[in-house]
Amino acid sequence: MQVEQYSIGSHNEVLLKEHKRRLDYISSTVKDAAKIIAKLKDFRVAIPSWALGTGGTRFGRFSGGGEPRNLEEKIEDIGLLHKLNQSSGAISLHIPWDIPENASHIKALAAQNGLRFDAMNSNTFQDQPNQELSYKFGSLQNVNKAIRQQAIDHNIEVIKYGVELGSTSLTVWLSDGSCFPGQLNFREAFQHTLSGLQDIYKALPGDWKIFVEYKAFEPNFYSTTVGDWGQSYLYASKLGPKAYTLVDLGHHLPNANIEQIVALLLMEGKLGGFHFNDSKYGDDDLTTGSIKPYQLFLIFNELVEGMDAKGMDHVSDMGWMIDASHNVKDPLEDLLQSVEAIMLSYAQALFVDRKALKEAQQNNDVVAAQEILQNTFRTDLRPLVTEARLQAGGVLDPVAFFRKEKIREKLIKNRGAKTVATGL
Ligand code: PSV
Ligand code: MN
Repeated sequence: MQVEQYSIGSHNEVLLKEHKRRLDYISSTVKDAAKIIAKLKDFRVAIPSWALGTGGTRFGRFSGGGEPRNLEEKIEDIGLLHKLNQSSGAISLHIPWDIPENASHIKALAAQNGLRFDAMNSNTFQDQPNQELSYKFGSLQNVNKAIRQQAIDHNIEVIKYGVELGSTSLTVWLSDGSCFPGQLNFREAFQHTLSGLQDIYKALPGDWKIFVEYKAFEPNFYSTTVGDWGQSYLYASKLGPKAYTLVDLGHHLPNANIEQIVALLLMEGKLGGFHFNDSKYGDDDLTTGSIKPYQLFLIFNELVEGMDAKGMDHVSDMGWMIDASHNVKDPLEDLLQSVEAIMLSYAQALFVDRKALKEAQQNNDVVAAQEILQNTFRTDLRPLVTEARLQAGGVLDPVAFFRKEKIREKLIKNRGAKTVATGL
């Protein structure tokens, strides 16, 4: 769907005066506002190809219509998001949901939309039609060697698709585990999985990374073979320097201190990928920042501090991706909200007075430390995010623009009311 430059211009014109008023106010209190804006302009978060349709639950799926019917339309949808917010310039593909049949055409289309290919995702958590052997009892952990080999071959095939598209990383999320005590020999499951990951690792091109994603539970409910950051870290360390842990915000047991996990993984140089979402109970896949925005800020605070301590580039040294798709919102509006929340938390983390915080920590001044973090969190930095978007050529208010331009209605008109995108 094409968005005309003049409609962006007229939308911005209406809101510009009020935006400038807010920006002037915040710029007078935030020193380094210009530096924060410059960093925000560079930041990119990838959109997964499976988040563009209304997500289902095991109880049903209620499509809102106009969902992308193929990879080309998914790329167009992400291109549209990027056009509006100028911060979603990357797409992450899940294979086999989105096999690029004609890689050069797909690559060209992505480039036209200003997108690059982020991490490739393999899928050994579902059986596909025509698949020879079943993953019902796991993939890389399976007691059956032929099933393990099938999963290895699939991952190697995913790398091949990624190479054709110019991606440089593979995310492996395994649903492997067990539902009942006694079902699995934990040590053997780990060793099989490690050996499979080693074979996949060997197939990585020189400049590639592999991200090992962990998840506490679901679909297995008694044990998970990559169940927490410790297990993921163990695999990543044993695999070698191209292997990293991937943190997905929804993959922890309730109340886990994710910011501490992030800090320690960065310290070890082993945090490579990040999946954003939010949750109240588990892997709820809700809009990023919709439930626990303070936690999101605290996590970003550690990300920025930890990356800076290691001299890492905020944009290119981490695979940033949204991993959420739920069932009540328009998926495109939802993604715009998620990106906005991520940008805001990033801005807040950049605004933390590191020197003052360090001093408070050194003096065991707990109250001052809390004041610093909470004052930062409660400072309204939204005009900086908006300004970054404006300077980059985006729209002042993406959700309002989406609605005013009746983009969903147009998509339904073009694609139909009954389309269902591939994904969960
Ligand atoms: C699993 O819950 C996960 O977080 C993995 O990243 C998958 O690739 C994605 O969600 C989609 O199922
Ligand atoms: Mn994930």
